[in-house]
Amino acid sequence: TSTPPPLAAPPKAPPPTSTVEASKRLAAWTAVDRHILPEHKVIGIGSGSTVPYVVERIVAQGKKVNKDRVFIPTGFQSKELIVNAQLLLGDVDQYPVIDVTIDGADEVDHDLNCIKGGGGCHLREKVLAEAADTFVLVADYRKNSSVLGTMFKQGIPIEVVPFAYTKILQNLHLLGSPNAVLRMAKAKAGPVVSDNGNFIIDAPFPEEMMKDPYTLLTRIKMLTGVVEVGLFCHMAKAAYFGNQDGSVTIK
Ligand code: ABF
Repeated sequence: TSTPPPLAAPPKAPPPTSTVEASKRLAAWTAVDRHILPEHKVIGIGSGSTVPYVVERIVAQGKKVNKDRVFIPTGFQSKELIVNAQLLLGDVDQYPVIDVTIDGADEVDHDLNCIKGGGGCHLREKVLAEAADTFVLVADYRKNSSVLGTMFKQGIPIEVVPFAYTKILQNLHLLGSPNAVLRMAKAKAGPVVSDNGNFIIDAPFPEEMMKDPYTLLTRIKMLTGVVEVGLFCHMAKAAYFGNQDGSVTIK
């Protein structure tokens, strides 16, 4: 029998090099300190550039508490984060009930509705958000908004079955998003393909429609071939935003 290769050393995140990075870390650390308690054993780890600071803070809670925990990833990136931090990797099939999921967001409004999916992972992110007793958002100050779409202007990310994308684009145009487009990979090498083998459409809607995100979510979700919409309504219990002056805004 061969010996398995040694696990990589836990990551040491480089010190934040900008105010934005420092804000992300501040939000992440504050959320972990408040929501990831010793009694929490099943933890969902989201995606994006703020989440590494979440994992960094969880690792800092120590091996003693973490050895009895399992961590469920929302995609390839968070799976790598969990494995590299030498935390125990689990699956939502094994753990359909999660104590706390912490994830990033593209924009969050005053009612804790948010846009997610700038990274194309929002289907799995929504599954882990829904499975969690407590779902918490972490972000820097640029994501703190009153009306969704005023800061994150590329539109609502919508994961769609490849076979149906042209028809869905047409229907989104009719629904009020004439500039909805298929998300393309860098250098226009082809469409972006999600972890689930689907395409992503980015659909900007007028402010009036974005003021009622739940209605818009249900209308988009009704379109045949839509797998999941990057609008998360009534899901988050709290949102943490790191600010440039070193303070944290909690919604
Ligand atoms: C994920 O990462 C996504 O839903 C969202 O698109 C993105 C935001 O991440 P960050 O701003 O932390 O990079 O959470």
